[in-house]
Amino acid sequence: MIVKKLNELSSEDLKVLLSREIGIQDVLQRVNDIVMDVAENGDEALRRYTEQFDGVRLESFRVSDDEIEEAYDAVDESLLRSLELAAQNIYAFHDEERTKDLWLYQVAPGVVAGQKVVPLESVGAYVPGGRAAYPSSALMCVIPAKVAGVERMVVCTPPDRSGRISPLTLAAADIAGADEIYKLGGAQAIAAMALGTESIERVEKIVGPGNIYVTAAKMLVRGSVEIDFPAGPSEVLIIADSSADPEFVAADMIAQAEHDPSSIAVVVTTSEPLAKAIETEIPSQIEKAERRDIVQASLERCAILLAESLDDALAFSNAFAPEHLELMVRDPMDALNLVRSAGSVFLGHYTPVAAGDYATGTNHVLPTAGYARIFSGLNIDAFTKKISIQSMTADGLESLADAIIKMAESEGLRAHAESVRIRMRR
Ligand code: HSO
Ligand code: ZN
Repeated sequence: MIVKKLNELSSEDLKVLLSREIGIQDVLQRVNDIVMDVAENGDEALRRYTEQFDGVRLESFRVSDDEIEEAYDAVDESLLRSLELAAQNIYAFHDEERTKDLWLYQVAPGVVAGQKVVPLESVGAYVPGGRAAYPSSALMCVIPAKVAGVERMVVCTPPDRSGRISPLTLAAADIAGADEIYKLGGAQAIAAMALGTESIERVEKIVGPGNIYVTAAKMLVRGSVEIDFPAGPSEVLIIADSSADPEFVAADMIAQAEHDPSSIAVVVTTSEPLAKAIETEIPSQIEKAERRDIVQASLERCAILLAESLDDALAFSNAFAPEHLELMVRDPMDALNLVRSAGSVFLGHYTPVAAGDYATGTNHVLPTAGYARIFSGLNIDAFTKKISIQSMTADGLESLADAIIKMAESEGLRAHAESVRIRMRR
């Protein structure tokens, strides 16, 4: 773990902290072979890769209604209620985000312009399996799509060796409103959704988190379909002043670290005593952590940085552009004013990242690795497109005719100009 003053970070430290690379280059060639194979051989290739990577030979990939029924029976009642509560909050949050389906305004007398918002018809969500099998991610990908009006929502998630999907993931996907669920993982799932095979009709867009193979595949099929954004290991940056509780800070770092050995947790604090207290608190909490090995590996590359001021801390945070930003400071709203780049922000001492991961209703599919500089987290805009509209009367056209004709002629496009003149002559 790096424990340093912010202004004494070496350029090497800064490089490690700021340029978090996802590393898809190393797997691009292999993933490209898989994508090409699925393009050429369809279901047959999917069967081969599922056997190779998931250890099971599947005849059919589609999850049946009976399997969904069985999944509900296998999940504890109170856990189902928790999923439903989370689903309700996620639905409400994204519904709140919706804008008008159609708006028009008057540009000038006789000239009206506006937009019509249209949902994409079909979208695929990738829900990881294995160590990173998160039923909550099924809720996060499918619910906003349904709020936006996507008609066909496809979910792909890898099967286990017995050819089954975790009942919890199945129940979550169904509660969220998934229309088709397939037992299919990795790059082959992305290829299948993007290109279509005998048993899976292609989709228009693919969203959702995944490992580097999934991310590389999404980058490769981009163009055939739209994708959300590349995602790497999950990360948190915590800005804390002397009002913060070291136990809370350490707990949030460890929560982040338990995701993956390459997860990142960074604290930037203005209080030296707090920095020391966090440093002593971490080892005792690691002791109690169930996923101790993952936590330890991940915390090795983490950092506690001492800043001269909150302004400095926020400037560093904006350069870091964290997936999750916690503001454990006296006046979090004040600090929020200075936030320019972050996936999702958690204000105050009682708002851990875990709350947003599951239940506040905000989306947890967020840009990592500094992509928060240019991308927003998953939201309903990802599932819609906007069509612009204009309407003019003869007088309205006349009021713009001169400008249109002059500009068209200056671009050497006389027919453009003529399409206006012909109307003006009437
Ligand atoms: N923190 C993860 C999401 C997650 N956490 C799912 C728990 N389950 C990425 O935002
Ligand atoms: Zn999490």
